[in-house]
Amino acid sequence: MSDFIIVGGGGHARVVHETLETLGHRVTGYTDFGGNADVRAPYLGSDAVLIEAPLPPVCDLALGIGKTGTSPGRLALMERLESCGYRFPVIRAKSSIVHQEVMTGIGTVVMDGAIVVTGSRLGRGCIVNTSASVDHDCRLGDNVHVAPGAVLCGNVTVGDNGMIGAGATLVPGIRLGANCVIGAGATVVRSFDQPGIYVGTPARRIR
Ligand code: JB2
Repeated sequence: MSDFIIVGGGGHARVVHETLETLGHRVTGYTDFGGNADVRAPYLGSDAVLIEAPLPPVCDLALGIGKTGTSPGRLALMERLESCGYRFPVIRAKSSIVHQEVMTGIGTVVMDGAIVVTGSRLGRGCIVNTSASVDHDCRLGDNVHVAPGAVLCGNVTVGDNGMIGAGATLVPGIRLGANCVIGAGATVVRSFDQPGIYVGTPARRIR
């Protein structure tokens, strides 16, 4: 059991909070630009309280800022806080399944009901959200969000900052370059290199 401070105080932070408590950890507070009455933990102030803390860090941190687009800033913030000496342990929800032969970068969270299958490698600061499925030998870069219910079949690659919308399906062997956003419910049947937003079945680039 560890003590955690959550960075961020929105919807994702509340999910991370619940996940940590279910695992038996204690959440001692959260940072944000302002307090949020919906978060059960104490509001500690902005991230300055962590960055300017005069004492060596005594808590681990959890990245509670979520993402719906490419959002590279959340990874930059995590790296800044790491450079202050904080650790961002991998968080695996109690009801998630992560096979043994999976490598997971720091600050990555695997939420309730999600499954990550053998041979897969997940980068830093990823979110494998509720009931998402990452099948065998997938490669996720840094700061990738696989939204609830999305399905990555075997051998799929998602580049850095990727966003896979809720319920989307990526068929086996698909490769996405960095900064690709896949809309909710899309079916991706061919690989895409170019950054952009891809929607529909079969998925096509719209921006
Ligand atoms: O630099 C920051 C910072 N930037 C934004 N430091 C800190 N400590 N907090 C920051 N935030 C805070 O993150 C915002 O002030 C806000 O309170 C919170 C973002 O909350 P929101 O509810 O808008 O989104 P979210 O990031 O928690 O969740 C998104 O991503 C999840 C994965 C949502 O779209 C969710 O629906 C989604 N499940």
